Amino acid sequence: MTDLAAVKAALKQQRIELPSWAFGNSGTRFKVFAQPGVPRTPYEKLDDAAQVHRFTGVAPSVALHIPWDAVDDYDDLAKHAADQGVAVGTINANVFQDDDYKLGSVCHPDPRVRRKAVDHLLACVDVMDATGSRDLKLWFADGTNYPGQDSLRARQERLAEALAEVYERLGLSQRLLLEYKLFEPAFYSTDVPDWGTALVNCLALGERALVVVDTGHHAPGTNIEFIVAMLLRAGRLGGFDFNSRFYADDDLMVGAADPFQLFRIMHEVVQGGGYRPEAGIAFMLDQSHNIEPKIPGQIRSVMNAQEATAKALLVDAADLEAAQRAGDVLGANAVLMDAYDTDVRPLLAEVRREMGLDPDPMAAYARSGYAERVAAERVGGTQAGWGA
Ligand code: LRH
Ligand code: MN
Repeated sequence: MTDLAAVKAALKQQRIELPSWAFGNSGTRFKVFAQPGVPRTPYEKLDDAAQVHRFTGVAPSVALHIPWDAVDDYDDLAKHAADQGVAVGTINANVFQDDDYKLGSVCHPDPRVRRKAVDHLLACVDVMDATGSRDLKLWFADGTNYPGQDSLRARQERLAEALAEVYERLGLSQRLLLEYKLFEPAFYSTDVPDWGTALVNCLALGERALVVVDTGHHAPGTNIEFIVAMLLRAGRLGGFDFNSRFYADDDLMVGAADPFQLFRIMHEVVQGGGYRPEAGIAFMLDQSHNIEPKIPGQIRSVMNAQEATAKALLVDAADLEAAQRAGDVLGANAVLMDAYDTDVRPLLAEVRREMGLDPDPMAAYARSGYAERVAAERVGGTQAGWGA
C-alpha cells in the first residue's frame, strides 16, 4: 500500500524550472503571433514567471537564455528575481542565431568561428558566476544538410575540444548540461543527435558533465523512459526539457500530447531515485506558447507535470516488484495502470490547500487580474521573442 502522506510530502517539494523564453512571443517559420502584455525585458519575464510560482508553489526558478535575456547587471537581475520570490536558474547559451554559425558553431570548419562560439560559452559561465546559477545548458544546432558537406569525424573532434575548454572553466559547484536533438535546423547530420553521443562526450569531460533529455528531441516511437533509466543508472542524467509533441520538436505543453508517456518517464525517474532532491535532476520546461496565453500555458504545464508525478509516486512499488519477479505480465502492468488511471486532481488540490494555495491555480490566476493589468501597462517598447 502506498503511503499517501509520503506522496503528498514529495509533491510539496517538487521543483519545476520555467523557461524565460516561454513568456516571449514565439512561433514557426510561418508566423510569430504577438500577444497583448508580452514582456519587453528579462525583468518582466521574471515578473510573469513569478506569477506561475505564486499560484502553483512549485516553480521557484527561471532558466535564462543568453543573449535573449542579456542585461547590463546580472546581479541586479538576480536581486529582482529574489524580490519576486523566484531565482535565476539554468543559463542557456545560444550559438545558433549568428550569421557566422551557418556551418556550425563549435563544430564549424573555421577556427575563428569556433573561437567566437567558445568565447560565448565562457561568457555564459561569467553570467552564472553573477547569478549564482549551478547549471550551464548547452544545445548545439550544429550539423550538416548534405552528405559530404563536412567530416562527421572532424566535427566530433572540434566539439570535444570546445566542451573540454568550457568544462575546465566551470567552478566546482557548477555543472555542464549537454542537450541532444535528432535534427533541426540541420537536416542530414546533427553533431549531438542522441543520448549516446551526449553521454560519450559527458563521460570524456568529467562527473559534472550531464545529459539533458528534451522530450521533443527524439525520433517518433523512441522509448524515452528507457533512455531515462539508462542515464539514471549511469549517474549522468542532469535534467529534462519537458514539453510534448505529436510530430517533431513541437514544443507543446508537457503532457498535452502524450500524458501516458510523461507518466512512464516520471515512473522511471521515481523508481530510479531521480526524484529525490539530492539526485540533482533539473526538471525544466522548454516550450513555446505560439497561440495560447503564456502564463496560463505555463501554469497548465506545471499542473500536467504535477499530475504525472503524483501518479508515478502512487505506483505500489512492492506490488510491482512482486509481480515482475513472478513473471506476472498482466499483474505487473495492472499495478502501473492502476496508478496511471488514478484521478490525482483531488489529491493535488489538497496538497495546494496544505501549501496555503488556491486548489485551482488556473482559476486563481484568472481572478487575479494580472493579465489585464500587464496588457494595460506594457504599452510601447519591443515585445520579447526569439529574434530569429
Ligand atoms: C532546441 C531547444 C534548446 C533551446 C531552445 C530554446 O530545440 O530545445 O533547449 O536552447 O530549444
Ligand atoms: Mn530544449
